[in-house]
Amino acid sequence: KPIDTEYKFEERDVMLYNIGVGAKRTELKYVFEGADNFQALPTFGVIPPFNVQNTFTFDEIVPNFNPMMLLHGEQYLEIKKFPIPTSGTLISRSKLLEVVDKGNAALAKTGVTTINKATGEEVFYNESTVFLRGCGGFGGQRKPADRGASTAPNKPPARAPDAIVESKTTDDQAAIYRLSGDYNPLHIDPEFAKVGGFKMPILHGLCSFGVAGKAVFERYGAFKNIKVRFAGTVNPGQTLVTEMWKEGNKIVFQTKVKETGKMAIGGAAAELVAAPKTK
Ligand code: HDC
Repeated sequence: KPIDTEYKFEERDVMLYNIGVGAKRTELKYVFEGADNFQALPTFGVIPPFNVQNTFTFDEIVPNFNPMMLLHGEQYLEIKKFPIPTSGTLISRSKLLEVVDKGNAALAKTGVTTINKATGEEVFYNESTVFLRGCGGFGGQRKPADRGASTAPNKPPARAPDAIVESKTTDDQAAIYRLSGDYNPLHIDPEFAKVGGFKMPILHGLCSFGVAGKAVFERYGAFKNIKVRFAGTVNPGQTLVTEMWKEGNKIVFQTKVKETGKMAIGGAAAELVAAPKTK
């Protein structure tokens, strides 16, 4: 039975999130509560449900669970209602959707519904997949189920991107982003990161997701859903290059690390609320 988890927030939390995914001091609509069009970036929708209480523990669903070996694999977010509130109390409920056996690794997918406590209206729906290294080989299903937009492969078209946005993260990006609720030591503690197999603490997947989502939002406007696969790790301080293709009402995108040329986000797309003004 789902467990209700409450998330109470105020404008300060929205500003902290916006800055955590790269908003600048000059972007008043994201960083100044007194701005006329003060707003949460659409990807803020992953924050209220982040610390939702699950109905299971990882030890119950996979063998050899080790938190140091957990990576964020995929994220899908639906924004059910605009404008996104900038304060209030929301309630999230989580459900285990599936556990997939990849041989070496396991995937665990949860679906979380977030409602506004005051009105009962649904505000966000999230699906999160975690990639659990060393937890496979238990004889489970090998392929994730088809869940429409949440699992679409979103292969970019062969033509050159319609838009490219470069976003430099700062060395302190993960230290700021974590204050929005993901306190996983993997992103701040060098010792923990080392045991997890990394030279230094890595950036939160959902931070890169926010940076890429901001690029899509600013070029094409509000989206009703967005899906990403975390294809490679990002270090704080690296530059994220988001390439976008407009395919009707859908923006297919991918994000690479400029310094290495490696993919950070793939299989990604956002479906727009309204037809875009420009290509
Ligand atoms: O792709 C590799 C990788 O390193 N990706 C980047 C991961 C990352 O940096 N994530 C973000 C940082 S971690 C984080 O933010 C944690 C956070 O604090 C807590 C998260 C909580 C979230 C929940 C609440 C909101 C890696 C390691 C993931 C996979 O690489 P390989 O082992 O080389 O795998 P590969 O050979 O490419 O593929 C094997 C099979 O797995 C599938 N797969 C690959 N990447 C996947 C994935 N499935 C889901 N998500 C991914 N990211 C492949 O399709 C393949 O399957 P098949 O054999 O059937 O084709």
